[in-house]
Amino acid sequence: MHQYLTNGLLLAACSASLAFSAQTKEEDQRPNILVIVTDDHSYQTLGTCEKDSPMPYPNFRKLADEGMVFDRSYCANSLCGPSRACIYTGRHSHMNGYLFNEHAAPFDGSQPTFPKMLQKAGYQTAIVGKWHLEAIPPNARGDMSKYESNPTGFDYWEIFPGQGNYFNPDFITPGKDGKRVVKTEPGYATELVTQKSLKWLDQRDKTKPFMLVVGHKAPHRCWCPSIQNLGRAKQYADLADPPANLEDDFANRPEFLKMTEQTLLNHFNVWSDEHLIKEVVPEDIQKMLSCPESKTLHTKYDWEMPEWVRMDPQQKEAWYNYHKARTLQLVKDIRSGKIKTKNDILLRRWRHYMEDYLGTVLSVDESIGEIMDYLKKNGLEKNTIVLYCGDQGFYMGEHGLYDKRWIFEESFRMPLIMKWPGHIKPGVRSNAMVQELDYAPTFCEVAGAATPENMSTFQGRSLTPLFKTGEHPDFKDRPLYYAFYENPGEHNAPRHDGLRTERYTLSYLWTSDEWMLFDNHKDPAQMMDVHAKPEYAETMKELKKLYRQLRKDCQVPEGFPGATGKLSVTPRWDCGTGKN
Ligand code: SGN
Ligand code: CA
Repeated sequence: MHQYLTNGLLLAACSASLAFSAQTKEEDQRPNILVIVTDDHSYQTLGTCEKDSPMPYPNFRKLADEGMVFDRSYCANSLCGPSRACIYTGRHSHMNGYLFNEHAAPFDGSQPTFPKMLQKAGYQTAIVGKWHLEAIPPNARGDMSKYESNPTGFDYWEIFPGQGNYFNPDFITPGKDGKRVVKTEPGYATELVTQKSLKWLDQRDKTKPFMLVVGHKAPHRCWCPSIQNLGRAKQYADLADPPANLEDDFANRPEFLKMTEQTLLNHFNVWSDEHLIKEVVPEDIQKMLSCPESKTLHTKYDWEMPEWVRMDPQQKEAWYNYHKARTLQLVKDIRSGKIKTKNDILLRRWRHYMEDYLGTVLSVDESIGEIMDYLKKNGLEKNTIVLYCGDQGFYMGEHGLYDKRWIFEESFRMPLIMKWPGHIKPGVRSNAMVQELDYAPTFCEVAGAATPENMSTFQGRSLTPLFKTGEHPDFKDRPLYYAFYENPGEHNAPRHDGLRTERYTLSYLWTSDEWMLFDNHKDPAQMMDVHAKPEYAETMKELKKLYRQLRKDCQVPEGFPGATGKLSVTPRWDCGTGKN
């Protein structure tokens, strides 16, 4: 990946003092809490917020300059719904009960969550956009609203059904008699979520502090930029270097990796994912381009990508014209011999993927800008703690992959920026080991809601000790537990769990009974599993011990996450504080 997408940059910093308002102060002194969550935003592309990046993300950059960027922030289960459940509850999947996206029971909204705790402590709470804690049966299509679980702990909610759509999306709001109202809104999802969030902020009860979750769909598959941002990221995608392991052959790692169905080469839908326009691709080239090993994905939507059917005629026309020209360029390059081999095709596909993905993030950048402007204009900037995160990591072609799920660094690590003027030291890059389970206790602490009862439910720990410098001994050698459950499932990633220490990633693949160990200092790209190498025998012994201990500390039930099949668990919150 080109350095502008990845490099760290230490920025100038000024000192700030920490002082948390507690119950002793007047209620309206407590900070507002603004959580902006994107869907599938990769840490690697967060690098675009840096000063030396040519990508036009001024608002990400400003947020990073004014706040703290966490370079080692990890999820607990690299899948949307489960990961969000971990964020809201501050507990691992086996404790909050939301293990999978598919086959799941609906999220049990009766359990403790940070929105509920803040609500109880006198905050006005709201969520707009992606919630995604439903139980969608596999292969469900059409109206997803009936599967959604209602958000609890929010005074106001307006959410997408399931994944939501980019174009003219549906929103669900609570109606009369417990019924839900589903309404299609004309426009582009990121902009609509922004407008609705600002509207709520404007109309909220201003006597109370607020907690607002702004949930964006972008940059989730199938990576559709807004019409005005079509092509705007092309020059940057063309400039970027692909990851060195784009052509990873999966050697020297567990056998199961070869069975995963998330490669750009073989499991990418050239019509609905790459947005090629079928009718302008001659048949011989169609054969050459298509993904031979894709079992389900390739036929799922054919060329009619799920967003196409939602577009209005003008949107369709603009979309079609842009992608027709892009497709014709590809055809021309193939005919002229510029693109010849399988790897040439892969590289062009990667550029299209980058262009579209980065293009959707442009709207998120605009959204951040608008929301920050609102805070400033309304005198809320100083007393609002802003947390920006994704919902897990994502592959930008590393290992030849897209999607997430695996414990590999790109999908395990997630973007995190926090800003709170006067409290969080600006311009700092924190190298502390943090996890999404930490957000909930952090919010409770800054809101004066850190009662023993609340804090004892969390498996994460408050990040406030990091606010001054980005460092604290408690976050240095802190092993983080990870578990992934969704197998069988789309993309065929195995059930596995494991841990991340400062240096190592250890994982046990339950589905295939294989261990995997990476020495991230020597092999940051994770190309060589060293668990069976004699020189790592001692390390392996120690890490296995740590793994068993961590499972115990995190109260992982015996046999979880299991190899395959149905698994359910009743939510529990008898955690004790912050063992993890
Ligand atoms: C959809 C996507 C998958 C993705 C899951 C989960 N397929 O099913 O590629 O892994 O969502 O994503 S799609 O063809 O329907 O877009 S998650 O972010 O919600 O966990
Ligand atoms: Ca996601």
